Amino acid sequence: MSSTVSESPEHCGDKGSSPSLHELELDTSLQIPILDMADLRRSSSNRHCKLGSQLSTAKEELLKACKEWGTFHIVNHAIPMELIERYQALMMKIFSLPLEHKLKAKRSQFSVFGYEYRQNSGPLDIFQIGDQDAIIHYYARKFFPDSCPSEFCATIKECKEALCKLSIELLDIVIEGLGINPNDFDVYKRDMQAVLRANYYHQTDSQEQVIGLTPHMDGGFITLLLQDDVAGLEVMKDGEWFCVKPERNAICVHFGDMLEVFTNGHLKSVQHRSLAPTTKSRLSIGYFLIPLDTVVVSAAPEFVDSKSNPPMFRPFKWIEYMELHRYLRSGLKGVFRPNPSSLLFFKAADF
Ligand SMILES: O=C(O)CCC(=O)C(=O)O
Repeated sequence: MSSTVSESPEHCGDKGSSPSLHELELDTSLQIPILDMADLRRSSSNRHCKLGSQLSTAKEELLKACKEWGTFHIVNHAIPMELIERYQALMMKIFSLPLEHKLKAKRSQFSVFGYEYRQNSGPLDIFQIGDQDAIIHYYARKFFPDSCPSEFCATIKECKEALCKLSIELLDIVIEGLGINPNDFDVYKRDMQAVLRANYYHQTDSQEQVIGLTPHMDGGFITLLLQDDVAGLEVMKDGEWFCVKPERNAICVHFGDMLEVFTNGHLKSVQHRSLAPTTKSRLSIGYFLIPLDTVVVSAAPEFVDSKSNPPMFRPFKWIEYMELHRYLRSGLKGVFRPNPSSLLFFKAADF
């Protein structure tokens, strides 16, 4: 599978070979599926809905989207727009602080959390925070030492609770749809944590499309991505890049490497990247649901058969996966461009 700009046809801003925005709008097959969460919620509360009914169709569409794209938009998700806008405004308040101030919360080489300033294709501000209260309070004081940071803490907590609920609901529906015993997933559900990440891509004046975030797969079970109205996200399907056009009031959902391991490769994590914006700056916010560090992830029994379907990956702890990821990110930067999937290093055949 190709992973560099030059190797891959681009469907966003690649003049000549790619379809125009007008064509993209007409041809919905070039866009990721849009699913209605209200239908999905009804279908999961009505497990025995008749095949072919509207409810069973909602579930089937979800499984089809998971298999074919590994990503989709959901509408009617019930997360208030006001909350999303409040969270976006808070991230912009942080990114608008002077650089010396932001660097007081700098992410260290050994941490997942903190502020990062990158100057790749254009300036990029990144802030990652965990869902534990102590971490939220720590960064509230770092960014706003002189003012009461209660607004910071309240907004992050409200947002992470709403996004956690939605992520679990979606995972439950997928698990049920795949015929997996819910108890097999409960082990992971009990021991989850989350990372919230905000990316602020400054507008570049480049005449060409340049990469903002290099191609990668997300590590956890599921990611919810909130985009503003500026396009930039692209996903890989069948060896081609597709632009994920922002949809108002919709949340983009990706599945990550841990769901790929849990379903023994039945569902694949989606490769994606972002382009640096040229007309307007762009803010994206990701909510990543991941296991606790010591949780051992392995395939659900329903997807394993020692003869015809052996496990694709050896069982491993989340912390092992993260350490490998950190090593690839720091040590080998610029020297060796690893395949964007860290899962390759956990293939069962290699051990
Ligand atoms: O900016 C985007 O749309 C993608 C963000 C992303 O993939 C990430 O933060 O890992």
